[in-house]
Amino acid sequence: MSVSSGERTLVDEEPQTLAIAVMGPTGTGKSTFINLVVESGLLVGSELESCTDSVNFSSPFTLDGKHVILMDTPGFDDTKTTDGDVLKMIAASLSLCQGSHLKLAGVIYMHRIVDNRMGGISSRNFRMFRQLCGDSSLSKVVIVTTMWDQIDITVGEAREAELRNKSIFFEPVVTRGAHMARHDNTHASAISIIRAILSRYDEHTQLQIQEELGDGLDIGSTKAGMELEQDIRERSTRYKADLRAVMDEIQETIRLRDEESRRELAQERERLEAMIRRLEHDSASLSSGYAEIRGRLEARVQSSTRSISLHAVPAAAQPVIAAAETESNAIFEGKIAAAFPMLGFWGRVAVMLAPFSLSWK
Ligand SMILES: Nc1nc2c(ncn2[C@@H]2O[C@H](COP(=O)(O)OP(=O)(O)O)[C@@H](O)[C@H]2O)c(=O)[nH]1
Ligand SMILES: [Mg+2]
Repeated sequence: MSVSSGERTLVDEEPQTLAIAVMGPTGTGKSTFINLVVESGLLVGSELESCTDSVNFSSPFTLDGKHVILMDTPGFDDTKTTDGDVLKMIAASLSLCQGSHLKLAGVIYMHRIVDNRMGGISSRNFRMFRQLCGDSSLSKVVIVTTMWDQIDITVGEAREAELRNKSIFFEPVVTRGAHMARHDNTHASAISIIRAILSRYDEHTQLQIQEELGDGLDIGSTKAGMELEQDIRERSTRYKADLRAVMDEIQETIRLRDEESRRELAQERERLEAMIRRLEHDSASLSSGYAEIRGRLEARVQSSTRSISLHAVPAAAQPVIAAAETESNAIFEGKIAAAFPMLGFWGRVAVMLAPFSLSWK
């Protein structure tokens, strides 16, 4: 739709911007990778500290004549944001990448080659990833291994072969078309991974969650939503069993008049009770929160598209898409609304900057 309101608009002429989503557990190097491709000021964590508690878009850039943005996502392991909110943010952002101006080109899933086993957090992240993607678009997925400088190359190669060939690791997606690539923490390797995804671009690419949401499914009824529900149930059951054991131990310390141990156990009880409350809240709010965000987003998309003109330069071009759980829906909505004109605008920014934009042709 071309809209003019006295000022010349470029809605129809805007080139398509291709989005690549970068997913995986916290600490696998997602933000570092994106900053290597195009300096976007994304915060980088130290060890397991999470710096990405919301979905962020990189600055737009041009590669091989294509306008591209990278989408940095939080892992399903964030200390500040519940997994439900992470799912809603990722789902809402992916649902933005289905228009004629912004399209999802592919997905990168990051894994640290130094990890010699798929721990609880890694496997939860990968299970969620699988349910977000489904099977039909796996040829647009690249499993990227990072931290090669931290491992002996022979050990790394053996581990990579295991990751590729074992059904408990990435074999189920590799056999269905997903690619694997090494990233050696250089700009060149990051670019070659992006370039490979762009070369396979297909406008019909749709992840399972995009399809499901497009069909009107409630987020709790999507495969990813159901996977998360099951995961929440299992974790809740485990924590409740732990809580019962702690309560028994507390009774024992009371009987033995061991005040110090009782105090320590009381703290553990509080910790477990808080985690159970958080999981219950996450489960209860999974569907309702998304519907609200999505509904408001749609309205914003329409009004944002209408009001954008050549002169509508966004005041602050910092990448912000979605907010952390601690923020109210109103703030979340505000951030989405503030960010969305930029999405429409990015294509235009790319056009205006084209002669000067980064190009690795
Ligand atoms: N040695 C090494 N460190 C890396 C590499 N990639 C990222 N890091 C470091 O790993 C930590 C986590 O990276 P970050 O990009 O924040 O991970 P994210 O949570 O997935 O976004 C940071 O301290 C990075 O500097 C890599 O390839 N090699
Ligand atoms: Mg990060």
